[in-house]
Amino acid sequence: MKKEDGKQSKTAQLKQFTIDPKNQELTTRQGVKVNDTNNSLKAGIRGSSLLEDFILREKITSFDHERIPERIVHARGSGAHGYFELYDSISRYSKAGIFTDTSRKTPVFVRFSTVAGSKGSTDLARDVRGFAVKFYTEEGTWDLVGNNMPIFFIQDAMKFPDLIHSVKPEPNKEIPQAASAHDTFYDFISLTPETLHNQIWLMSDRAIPRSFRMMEGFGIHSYRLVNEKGEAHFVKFHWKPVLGVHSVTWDEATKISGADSDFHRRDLWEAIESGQFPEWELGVQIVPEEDEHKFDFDLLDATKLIPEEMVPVKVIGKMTLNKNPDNFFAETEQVAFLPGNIVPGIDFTNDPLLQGRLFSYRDTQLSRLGSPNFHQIPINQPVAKAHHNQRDGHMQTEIPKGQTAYFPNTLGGGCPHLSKIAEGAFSSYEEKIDGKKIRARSESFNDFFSQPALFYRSLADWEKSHVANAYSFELGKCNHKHIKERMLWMIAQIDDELAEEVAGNLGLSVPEKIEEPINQAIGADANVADYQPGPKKIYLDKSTALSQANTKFDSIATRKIAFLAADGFKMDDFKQMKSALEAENAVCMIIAPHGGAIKCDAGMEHPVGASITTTESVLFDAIYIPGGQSSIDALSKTPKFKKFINETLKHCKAIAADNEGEELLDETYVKDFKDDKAVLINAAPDAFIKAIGQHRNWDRMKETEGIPV
Ligand code: HDD
Repeated sequence: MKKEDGKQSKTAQLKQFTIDPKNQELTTRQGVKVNDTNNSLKAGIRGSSLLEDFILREKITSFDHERIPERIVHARGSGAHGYFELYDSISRYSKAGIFTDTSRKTPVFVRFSTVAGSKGSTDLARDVRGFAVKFYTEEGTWDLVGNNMPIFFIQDAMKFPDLIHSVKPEPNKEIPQAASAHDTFYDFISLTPETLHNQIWLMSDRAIPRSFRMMEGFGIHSYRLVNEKGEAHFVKFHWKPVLGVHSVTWDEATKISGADSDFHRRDLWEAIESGQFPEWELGVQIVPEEDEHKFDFDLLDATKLIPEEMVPVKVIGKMTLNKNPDNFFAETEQVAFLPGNIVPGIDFTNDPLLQGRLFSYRDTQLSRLGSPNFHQIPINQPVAKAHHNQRDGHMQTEIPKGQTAYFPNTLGGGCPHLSKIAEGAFSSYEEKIDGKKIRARSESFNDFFSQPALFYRSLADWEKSHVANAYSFELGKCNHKHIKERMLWMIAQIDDELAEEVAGNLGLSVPEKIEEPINQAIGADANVADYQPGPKKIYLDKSTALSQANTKFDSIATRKIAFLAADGFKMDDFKQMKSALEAENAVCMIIAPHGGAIKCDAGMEHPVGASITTTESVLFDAIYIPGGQSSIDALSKTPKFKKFINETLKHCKAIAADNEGEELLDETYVKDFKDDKAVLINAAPDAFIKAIGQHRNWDRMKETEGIPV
């Protein structure tokens, strides 16, 4: 049994601050017992309320100040606690304890998020997802603040406010919420070709995950690992979900937003509560310093990934999330991630996007959390002991002892004292710098089209078709023709046929050239010609890791299966399928014409998970219909069951039925898909399990497009 890392464990530390109202009296904030929290103090039973009422004033004041500013980006998010375990030491590359000590169980807190929407927006927006991990290590806190896509939109932090202003609701009308499908975003994107790579990932299925638990995470930037000898290697961090990478379709995403806009948050919460702990393996791509310039792109350019075919991902450990927060605000809302939080053995690079982030996150916590003492909030406290001379400020909760708060000192015995590097003190990697101070962009950052094209080429046909649909939807929502045309030209740099298809859907043609300079993300004094995109290069035909067609399909754990049934359903069918699915840790739920309970043909009562009026097919991964004539007759009389089945078919999910269950399928479009490999009639449960594990049968995508649901 591994011990939890840290001088004290994070769980024990948080416990000191956790309060539980169970069996406790209601009091004021000062601890005075209260006997009435329903009526204010009044001058006479029907008279006005009195200012003297300290209980009323305290309650209302507290309420008035409950909200803090939401995050300027990534406002909508969900968090969980867990731990990280290292498989094998990589001391050759890094001296960080988390990368060398395999006996540790390092506590983590993770927050997943969307980027553009407000705190209350839908989980299913087409958007990048944040993937931020706080490692509470013995040597201090390390934050790996990444996304679910391996690249970013821009190359220099200087452009971040422009990018975000363009995607956020338009400032005159505050529309649209949590959506990139509008003019200002595409105005900016089409003038800033460096965005194109992340932009096409945004059009792909990665932007509409099935679950937080089924998406990858990436540190994005090249960081440095530094070993005991002070030698450095470039590193890119990858999180690989044990359940594979899976997404919903856009049609489902829009419907889920209506049916359950907390879909991802609920999914994460329920998986952890049910003991199905989400897991990711941590992988590293390591590049020796001397190989820095061996690539067709710049390692310091955050709009580029290193294809796994060029530098393989070495898996070094696993993260498990095993505990939901006790309080959303105290933990998930107040957690403060800072890319600048690193520990000895990990260091930054000169990536200009990363460099700007090192400033921005601390700065934003000051306005969000209100004080430089935000590290003292329990969720943000390191497990490593912290002693420093930083003092005072709003909400100081510690009581630093002694006469001195400066260094050097004699009056405090020279404490807190310095440590030697050999004793674990941080030392910045000594990088040789040779250059002049200059406000410009390196020419090596100038290739904007090679990697978006590599990504597109690597996709399966069904994924490509989703990209075309996404572009058509997003640009279809734009009002300005010149913006759409500039985008079409840009898409043509990725792939001509893709651009033609999107243009057809928009009722436009792909322009041969565009009049204005393409790359306007440069300064007024720059020579525009120097900053035009370089020619598209093909240094790799395809990269298998970029397509979700090559992910894992071996588990149905936590997949939700709707059992469509009514009174009189066949118990034998039901029992056989349910036990087979549950043995694989899938979640089965009866969907019936009404709530409460239904009876099987053996006369037993079974609780209904949801009545058909309160749920939708898009909240499930597959459906099963047990036999039983009276059950099927009842289902057949409720039209929404047919919509439920048709939608499931259209979304390419697995469908199984036994005995009379087939009759219900015959009343839907499924009757024409009986040869489909994920439509299973009177088949063994194993075949259904295999079909669910495949996530979707995309082979039926084209033929089912016309189904009118
Ligand atoms: Fe950022 C939050 C990820 C570039 C400025 N960012 C934030 C969060 C994630 C990322 C996951 C939410 C953390 C949480 O859950 O609390 N950001 C990224 C990634 C980037 C990136 C992967 C590029 C590789 N960000 C970036 C730049 C800047 C910022 C270039 C500014 C120059 N990001 C912020 C911020 C936020 C933030 C304004 C808002 C809330 C917060 O920091 O704590 O400072």
